Amino acid sequence: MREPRFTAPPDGRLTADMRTAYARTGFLVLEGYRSAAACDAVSARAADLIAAFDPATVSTVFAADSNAHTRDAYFLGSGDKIRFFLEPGAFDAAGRPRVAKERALNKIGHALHDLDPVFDGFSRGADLAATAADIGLIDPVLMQSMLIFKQPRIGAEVGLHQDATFLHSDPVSCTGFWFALEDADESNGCLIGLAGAHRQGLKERSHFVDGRIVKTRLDDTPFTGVEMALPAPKGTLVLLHGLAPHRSTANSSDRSRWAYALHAHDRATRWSDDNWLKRDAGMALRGF
Ligand SMILES: O=C(O)CCC(=O)C(=O)O
Repeated sequence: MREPRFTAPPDGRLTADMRTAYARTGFLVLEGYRSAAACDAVSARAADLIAAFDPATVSTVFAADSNAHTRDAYFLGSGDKIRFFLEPGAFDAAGRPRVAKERALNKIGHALHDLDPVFDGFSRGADLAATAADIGLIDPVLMQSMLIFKQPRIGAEVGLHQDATFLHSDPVSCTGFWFALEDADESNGCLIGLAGAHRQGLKERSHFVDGRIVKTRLDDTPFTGVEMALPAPKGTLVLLHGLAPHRSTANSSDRSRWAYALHAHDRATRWSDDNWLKRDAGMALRGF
């Protein structure tokens, strides 16, 4: 199967070939969607946020393959905040940091796009609105944003998952807009997608019940499909269908792999109230 890779259209409008590739594989790689200068501006803003962050105020490590965060108040309350999550590999067995704080973060989430003007600007625009419309989103709103660091040598793998497990609606409408802020390739942990498996249904649901996140297995049939590494030069946008299984490997290189991921939900579908992601009723959802 041909890799769904294209040069980004300047106005965000997708060609028929792009739409076909997305429908066939469940993802779409659009190189040069954002300029290097735009990537540098959000990265510089992130560096300022990190400089102002005091790691002593946080103990929440985020490991995608662990349940540690699923009952953690700092994580569960981060849907409408800018919060910092630590990388497990940044600490030794006694819990002492092995690296400087700017190298110790796994991610920042989950409302950068609504609370910070620089991230707001990067997350929105007529081009993104056009792209969203062209993949069939009718009334998209931005539910969450994450700056994912994948730190050199210690950035952990993210196991195979479908985003609709965590950001569920009926029917599924969650869509990932993942931007490479730095070059991402197979040595520093680029995304890997399972082409065509977005047509195999949702395998797992995550629910927020009694103050914690629990998972329910919906279907034990294994995915089938062709795994495709999705290397992404800086500025690339990778679109991910909410049912598209994807993962990323650990970063075995000396280079970081900063990425900025937005997840949209289509208000034309019914948001599931037992999703973990919550926001204050006074903080309105906005689209692109
Ligand atoms: O950036 C990564 O390594 C994983 C991101 C991801 O799985 C997502 O944004 O849904």
